[in-house]
Amino acid sequence: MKKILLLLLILLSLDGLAQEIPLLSNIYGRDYQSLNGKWNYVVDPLENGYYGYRLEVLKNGFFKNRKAQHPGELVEYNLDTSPIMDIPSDWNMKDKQLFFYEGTVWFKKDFELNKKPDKKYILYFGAVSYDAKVYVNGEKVGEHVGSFTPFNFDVTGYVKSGSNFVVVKVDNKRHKDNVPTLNKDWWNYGGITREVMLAEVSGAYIQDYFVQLEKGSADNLKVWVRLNDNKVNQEITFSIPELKIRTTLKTNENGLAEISLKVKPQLWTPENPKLYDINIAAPEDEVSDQIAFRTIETQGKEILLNGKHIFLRGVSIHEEAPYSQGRAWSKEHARTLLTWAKEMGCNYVRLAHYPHNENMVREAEKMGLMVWSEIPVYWTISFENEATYQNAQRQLHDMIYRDKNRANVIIWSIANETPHSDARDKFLSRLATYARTQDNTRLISMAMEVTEAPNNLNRLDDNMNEYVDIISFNQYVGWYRATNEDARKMKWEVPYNKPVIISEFGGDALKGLHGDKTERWTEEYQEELYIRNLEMLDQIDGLSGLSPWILVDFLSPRRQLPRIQDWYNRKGLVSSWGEKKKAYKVMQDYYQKKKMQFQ
Ligand code: GCB
Repeated sequence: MKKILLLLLILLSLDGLAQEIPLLSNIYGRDYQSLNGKWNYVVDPLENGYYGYRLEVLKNGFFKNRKAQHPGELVEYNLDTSPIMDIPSDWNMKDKQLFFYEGTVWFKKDFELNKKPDKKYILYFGAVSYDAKVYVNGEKVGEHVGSFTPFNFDVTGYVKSGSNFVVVKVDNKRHKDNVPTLNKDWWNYGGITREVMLAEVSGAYIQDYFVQLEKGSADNLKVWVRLNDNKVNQEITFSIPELKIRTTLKTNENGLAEISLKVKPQLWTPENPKLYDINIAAPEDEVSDQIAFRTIETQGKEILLNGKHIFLRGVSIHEEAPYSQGRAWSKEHARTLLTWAKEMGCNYVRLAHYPHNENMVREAEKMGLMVWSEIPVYWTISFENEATYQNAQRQLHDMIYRDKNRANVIIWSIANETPHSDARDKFLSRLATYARTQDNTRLISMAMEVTEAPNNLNRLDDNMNEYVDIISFNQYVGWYRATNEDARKMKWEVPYNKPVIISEFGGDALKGLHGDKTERWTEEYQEELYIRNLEMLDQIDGLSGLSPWILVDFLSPRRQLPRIQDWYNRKGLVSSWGEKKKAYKVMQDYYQKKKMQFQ
């Protein structure tokens, strides 16, 4: 018995060594070795590399990366000779056999390291979809669930000078209680879909920091810096050279140093997206970033940016690679997508339906685009399940944690089109309240819906109205209900004294398919839908912004109509190959008018 207890203790403490640690903020500002590139992969539908034939978890699974030591030895896999995939990517588009695949794939990457005794090594994943188990040199360092948020492990005790390898077991099987749940209108991409880095940091490193204007103030700058090791009385130097700010602060007993500063910065606006270089120096570490300053608030039915009434000229975007298929992840992808939005006249984008990669948010900030950022609490999530809530809250936490220093992010969205019930109201109000504890400087919203209109009266009725700052809803007049012609008769009633955003409207068109404006799937039908919807929506009291669905066509297994959809949701204003549809011009003209109106 004693022996077993001892063994358990040893196992527990080994596991404890390799816990996930708080995220290293601003990974791009750190010293790191990129582990992007060629990884070997093994498709494992029965999880044969993880479970034995009695379904017991194997002690020596594929993560051991074993090789037969002599010709007589039985080893039924070989990671070195397995096929190769470029990472980051989704496997669905990289291997024809994996187009619809939902299950486990093993990935392995070899890397060299010159390990320094006074340094720590942090293995960072931008995102892995959906379930990741991570091993370094054959030992488990941790696991993570959720496809769209970053995570990292301290692997100092696992790496060595010379050759090392990392193995990741990735599983994208859908489950009812996950976030998102079984049913959704986008592709269930699997894989290591964002960048992988091995960061080298000092023993006492800058883990996290916050540099943003205080809520409601255009000249009070809140700064806090957190070191990883809770060391007290550490001197931190904070500077913004262009504003001639250089100040020192000291960490308290929790390793946290805070200060409020008076500043007179040029405020960030879409027309002048001014960013300032900042620098944070601790005794053993230093990090630089680019930071913008702005205020965002609501007043009655208006949204105010830097105190000025604005209109959000937006568009919804999925994280789909332009000019190709699959997940977007790079700066180039972000630039291309956001340029299409800018050319349409946008000053704002809704990044649906999950946190997009960090490049997307950073590039948007440089290009003068405000951002709505969302978690995948979508449709029929298990609202009754506490574990589902915890999962959603964790994703919300990680989204806010990663992007809290991006001034262009103005809205955190907690859900999309969720069916009403008491359990749902409880779940979502808890999330909204939690979001405010993590960040009180931004606005909270969610995509509600209006699904019917007796006597053509569309009335929004949602108990969550109290918990959000902006009332947003999706509506599909001309596509899922009523006709384009009917739009003229529709009346709208939003009985809350808050700004209104139409978070979605739209309809499908196959690029290049032409016909009468009453003929579905043609560019003319979509064009007419946009003309009638804009006329209709413009009448809504308090209308403060739009994000039509959607900038670019995207893959979805719900879209099966041959020769038209072929697995694509065709509601894009632009095709996947960058061709603009007729409705794009309708939006462009409308935004041109709005721009003049709000100058
Ligand atoms: C919606 C959803 C979005 C879908 C869209 C559609 O309301 O929010 O995810 O893709 O409708 O095209 O049906």
